[in-house]
Amino acid sequence: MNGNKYMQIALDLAKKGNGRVCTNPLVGCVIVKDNKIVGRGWHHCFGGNHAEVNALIDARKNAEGADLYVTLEPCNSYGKRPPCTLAIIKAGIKRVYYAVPDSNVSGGREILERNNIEIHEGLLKKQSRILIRDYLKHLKNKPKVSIKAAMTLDGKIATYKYDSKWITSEKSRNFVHKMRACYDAVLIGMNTALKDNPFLTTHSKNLKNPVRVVIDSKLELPKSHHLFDACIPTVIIYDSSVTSIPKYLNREGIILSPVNIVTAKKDFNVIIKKLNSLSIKRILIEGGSEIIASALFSDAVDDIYFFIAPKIIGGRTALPVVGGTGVKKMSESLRIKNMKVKKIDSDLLIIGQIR
Ligand code: AOF
Ligand code: ZN
Repeated sequence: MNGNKYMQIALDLAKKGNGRVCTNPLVGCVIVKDNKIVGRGWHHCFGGNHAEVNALIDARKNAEGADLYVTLEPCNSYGKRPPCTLAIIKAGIKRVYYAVPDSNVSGGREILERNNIEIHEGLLKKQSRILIRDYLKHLKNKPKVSIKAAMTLDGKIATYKYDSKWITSEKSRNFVHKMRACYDAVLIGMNTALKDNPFLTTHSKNLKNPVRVVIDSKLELPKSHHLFDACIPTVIIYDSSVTSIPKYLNREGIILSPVNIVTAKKDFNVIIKKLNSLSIKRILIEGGSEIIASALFSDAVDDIYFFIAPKIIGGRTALPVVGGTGVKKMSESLRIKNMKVKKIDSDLLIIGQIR
């Protein structure tokens, strides 16, 4: 059916806005007349024209009597931009096909129908929902949580002597630095902070650095640690029972966030909620084993980025990528959906979704 084909083109156009539209949705649109595409548009950047308007501009007079395919229900209210419904009605569009209804702007469908425009909802709905997962989470006011981990082919993140530099190739590590720019915060646990002493930055002047978050329940990280270098803010999650705060932590750029660590260990969502209260909406967890296990088995994670290097190191005490106790039975395993594989140098990057 041609409808799917046109919606797929709209979906591909939407992806062009990737990394520039947050916290707005990625949206793409095509206008079709007599089986020919006469207009293409997408949402280029936050605050910019909506996809529908860009497609209508591209189609000009050809929009009259045409069909419009858009990945999200057209908006019907004044925000940063005027309502797309007005532009669609004015241009004389005959039918509107949209993939996903938009709970943010009720009434788009109704106003179009009242103006005798035929509406079809749901073409490639699943794919379009995946495309705007960050936006849908944003509407629900829940942060998006991803895990990044670098491991050997036998699933280890360090040797039995805790050596981990380096597991993956330089190219994979550069990929991770860039990934960080798409998150508001990068989070690690105390062991990783101590063993690796990482900067957790994007290593680039042109990319935005996320806030750094470390779970240091007893406030034991030394003053000289890279996370206290003051160039980017660092949030320290620590146990609310700790009363004496080291002097060097009482300064600008350090955000002290107490939580009940016992509860947080059982349910990682305690930490996610705490970060949400600091307006942190996109979190990249970078280890180690226990934090990864806790986040995964608390059902707090949306997607994973597992980098696998072609190396085997063995060792029953060498750290596995996912620690914790693990599940008892195979039937209790976490299921990863929509798995994709990318090759970076000699490493594999496995991307998958959990929710
Ligand atoms: C977009 N791009 O292509 C479409 C959107 O503040 P505004 O005026 O930009 O409105 C943002 C809302 O408009 C957004 O949350 C969504 O409900 C709707 N549609 N938004 O940024 C688009 N079609
Ligand atoms: Zn709009």
